[in-house]
Amino acid sequence: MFSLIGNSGLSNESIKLSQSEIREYKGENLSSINDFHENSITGPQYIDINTYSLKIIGLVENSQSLTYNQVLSEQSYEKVVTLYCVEGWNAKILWKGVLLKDLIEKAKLKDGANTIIFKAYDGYSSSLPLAYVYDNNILLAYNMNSLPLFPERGFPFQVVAESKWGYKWVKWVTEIEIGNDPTYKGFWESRGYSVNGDLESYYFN
Ligand SMILES: Nc1nc2c(c(=O)[nH]1)N[C@H]1C(S)=C(S)[C@@H](COP(=O)(O)O)O[C@H]1N2
Ligand SMILES: [Mo]
Repeated sequence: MFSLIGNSGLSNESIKLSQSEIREYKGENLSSINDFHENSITGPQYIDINTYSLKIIGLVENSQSLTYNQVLSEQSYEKVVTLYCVEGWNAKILWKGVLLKDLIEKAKLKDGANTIIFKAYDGYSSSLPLAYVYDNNILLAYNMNSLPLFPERGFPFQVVAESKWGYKWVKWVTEIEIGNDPTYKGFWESRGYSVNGDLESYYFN
């Protein structure tokens, strides 16, 4: 998966000359990171990681503003999860990231918190129930098929909202707002898509 050729001559560290995604995990075939259809509301976003921060705000005791590296320093987890877009395509990917609940616990929830609103660099937003995120160990992913997310795929972070439609999988997340309104309507929800975003049962046969 990695080509490790030689070293710099100055240190013992190997130089990675090329990297490629993995396409199989524990005997399961995966889709390619190129199988996604790019149809984001205003096209790909190119986030400067040096000025980026992830905010955790709203019904919390201690608002957070985390750098990319601070998020990556949390315990990491991997999961194979399929994203289904309402437009009729899907992609099965090995996701690696941190648990959203680990990040949110740093901020300490206030009473009444029940909804998480994710806001993105392109103005997109969507929400998920807090209990769903905690009970299902929902990831905030930074790698797909062993590679960091590409700008088109949501670098630095995408929500892996398993068992929910793709429009719930917010890319380019900049803000996690804790709220108490389970009826909050994000970008597609305010245009008629369901707030719960649950996949139809026929996808589970
Ligand atoms: N910030 C942001 N996140 C987003 C979107 C978007 O337009 N902006 N599109 C959503 C939709 S509809 C889908 S299906 C998934 C996957 O979209 P992609 O194939 O463009 O990565 O991202 C979701 N997350
Ligand atoms: Mo979608």
